[in-house]
Amino acid sequence: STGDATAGEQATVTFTELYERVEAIFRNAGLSAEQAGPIARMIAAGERDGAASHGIYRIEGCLRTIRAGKVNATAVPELQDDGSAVVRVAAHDGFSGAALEVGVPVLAERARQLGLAALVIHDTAHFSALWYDVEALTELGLAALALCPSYTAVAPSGGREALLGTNPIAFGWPRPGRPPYVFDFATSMAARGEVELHLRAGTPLPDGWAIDAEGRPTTDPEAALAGALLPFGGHKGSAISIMIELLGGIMIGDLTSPESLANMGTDARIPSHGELILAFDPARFAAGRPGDPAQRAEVLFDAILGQGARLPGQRRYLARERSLAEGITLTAAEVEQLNRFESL
Ligand code: NDP
Ligand code: PYC
Repeated sequence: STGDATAGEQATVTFTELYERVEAIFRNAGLSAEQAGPIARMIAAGERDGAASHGIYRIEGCLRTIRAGKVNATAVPELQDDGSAVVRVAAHDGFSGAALEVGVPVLAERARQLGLAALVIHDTAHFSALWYDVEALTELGLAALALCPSYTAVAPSGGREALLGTNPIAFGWPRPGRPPYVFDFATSMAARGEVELHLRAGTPLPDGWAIDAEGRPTTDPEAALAGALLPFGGHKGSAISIMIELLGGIMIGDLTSPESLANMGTDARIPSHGELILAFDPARFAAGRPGDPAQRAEVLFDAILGQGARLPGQRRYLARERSLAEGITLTAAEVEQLNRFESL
C-alpha cells in the first residue's frame, strides 16, 4: 500500500486500510464505535465503488455536524419491533449506518415470514448513498426499495424555488451468483454532492441541472446552490420526489425536506430525517405461479444486455472489482483531506 503517501500525490489503499483510517477519524471526533464503524464502512465502500459524491468527500460535513452537536455521537439505535410487518428503529439522532445494522436482520426475517415488510428508521443523520442499504438486503436474497427525503434543494416541476430534497430512491434485485441489479439515484438531475464536487473542481454543470436564484437556467455550481436544482424527467421526477416526501417523511411521522432544513438551520450540515426501506421475498410473491422469478429476471437482463445496453450498478461493480484486486486509488485531493482530518 502507499496509503501514507504525502499530500499532492494520489495514493492506493486497501479497503480495510481506508476503512480503518476513516473509522479512526470519527472515533477521534467523539463517535462511539457503534456509530463510527458503520459510517466508515459506507464511506470506504463509496470510494471502493467509484461513488465519490458519497465517499471521503462526506467526512467534512459529518465532522461539522458532530462539532455543532447536531448528531448524537454515542446514540444507541433502539429496535422497536411489535412483530408486525413494520419494523422500526429509533436512531436517536445518530447516523443511519448504525440504525441500518440493527434493523436489517429483523427486516429480512420479517420479509421472509410475511413476503413483504418495511423498516422505518426515525430521526437519523443521513448522508449516504442508498445502494448500500438495498445491497444489505439483496445479499440476503431479498428485493428491496429504499427512499428518504434530504433537505430543500430542488424546485418542483413548474416552480422556481427550492423546496423538495434531492430525495434518493434505490431498488435492488438479488441475482444468485452475480452482483444484484441495483439502481440508485437522486430525484434531482444529480445529487447535490455532484454539484458540490463541480464547485470544488471549478467545472461547470451540464445544461439543464439547475436554475439560479432568479429562476434562470445556470451551469454555475455556486449559482445553482444559491438557486435550485431541477427534478429529473420534469413532472415525472418531481412527482416521484413528492412521493418520497410523503412516504419517507409524512407517512412515517418524520421530517420532510423543508422541515429537515429548518431543523438543521443550514445546508452545510448533514440533514436529519427518516428513511423507509421495503423488503420483498420474490419467492413468496411468485408462489404457485409459473416460472422461477430468479430465472425469469435473468432472461430479462440478458435481453437488455443483448441490445448493448448496460445495467445500472454495472459501472460500480466494475470499479469494486478493480478496487478489490488493485486497491482503491485516492486522488491527491482525497489524500490531502484524509491527512488533514487525521491531524485535527
Ligand atoms: P446518477 O445520476 O449518477 O445515477 C446513478 C444511477 O444510475 C446508478 O444506479 C447508475 O449505475 C445508473 N446509471 C448511470 N448511467 C447509466 C447508464 N448509462 N445505464 C444504466 N444505468 C446508469 O446518480 P445521482 O447523482 O442521482 O445520485 C448519486 C448518489 O447520491 C446516489 O447513490 C444517491 O443515493 C445519493 N444521494 C443521497 C442522498 C441522501 O439524502 N442520502 C440525496 C441524494 C442522492 P452505476 O452506479 O453503475 O453507474
Ligand atoms: O448529494 O444530494 C445529495 C445529498 C443530500 C444529503 C446527502 N446527500
